[in-house]
Amino acid sequence: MPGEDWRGRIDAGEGDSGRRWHQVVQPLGPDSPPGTALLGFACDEGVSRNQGRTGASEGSRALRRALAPLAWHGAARGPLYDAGDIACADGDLAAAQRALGERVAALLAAGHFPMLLGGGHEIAWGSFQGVAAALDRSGRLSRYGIINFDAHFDMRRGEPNSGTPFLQIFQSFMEMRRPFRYLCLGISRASNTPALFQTAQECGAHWLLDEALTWPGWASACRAIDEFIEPLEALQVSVCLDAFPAAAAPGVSAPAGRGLAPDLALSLLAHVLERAGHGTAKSKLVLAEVAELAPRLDPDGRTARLAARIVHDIVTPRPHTSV
Ligand SMILES: [Mn+2]
Repeated sequence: MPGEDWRGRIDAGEGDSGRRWHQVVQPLGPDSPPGTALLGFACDEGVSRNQGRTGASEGSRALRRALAPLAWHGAARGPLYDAGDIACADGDLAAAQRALGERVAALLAAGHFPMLLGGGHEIAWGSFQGVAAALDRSGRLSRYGIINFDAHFDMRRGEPNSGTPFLQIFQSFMEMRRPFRYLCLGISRASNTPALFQTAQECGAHWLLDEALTWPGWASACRAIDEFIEPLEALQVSVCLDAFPAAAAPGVSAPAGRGLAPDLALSLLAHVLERAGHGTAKSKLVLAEVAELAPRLDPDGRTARLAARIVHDIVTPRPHTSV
């Protein structure tokens, strides 16, 4: 149990409403009532195979440390639990992804909302395996969609790594004879070759370029998101921290030269959550994940802070009274 990462100040005089994350998080037990379960994926193998800068295996612990002191405003989904980490042993990436999937399936079966802390973006192939196992019988997989904030499609061909998960998911949907629904927000033309754009197009992926995601483009981006979410019965949200500019998120394998402004991206994320009904009884949001935090490349912790704010915003959606 990574309990030592959950530390922070205690405002003893303010009672329950003065608490922070480290004071409310509990270890997940077999009989815990449904809630939000933080689950780490301590894995570098995908980034390493993708010839990237490693360090993501330490990401989940750094994220817990960054979350620990944040003010606690309550979760959209029940009590807050720490379900620990799934590690990648002996470079066996497929086994680690399978183990993550089994854990995710068990969390979903127990009624929890899995909030995953990466780990490289190969986390998405593990988390999807869990969702597929849990939703298979419900029919919701036929109306399943993934929204990915990312500079990259992560639909590369070849040996599975951190750059391939969404092509693996596409192939899985083809085998199931179900539609692949995938919307990428923040794709960089400078970081994806024409061949990668062609693969994405052939697979039926949708995307909005980083250069389209500006405040003047806000309304049309929201329309694209609304059209994507409307027919869905289930939604997975993936956030790759290299969607943000290097100045905001240096601690990733492949920092972006341009990237999405954090205020715009977090507003888009809030829009996605609201459209998915997150926090309501009929929420479409099945699982969320934040990937690619590499603390050793993040000397002043700013990437961890941004990642923690993203996790905070997902776990604690903003009140509907705000605009
Ligand atoms: Mn990615």
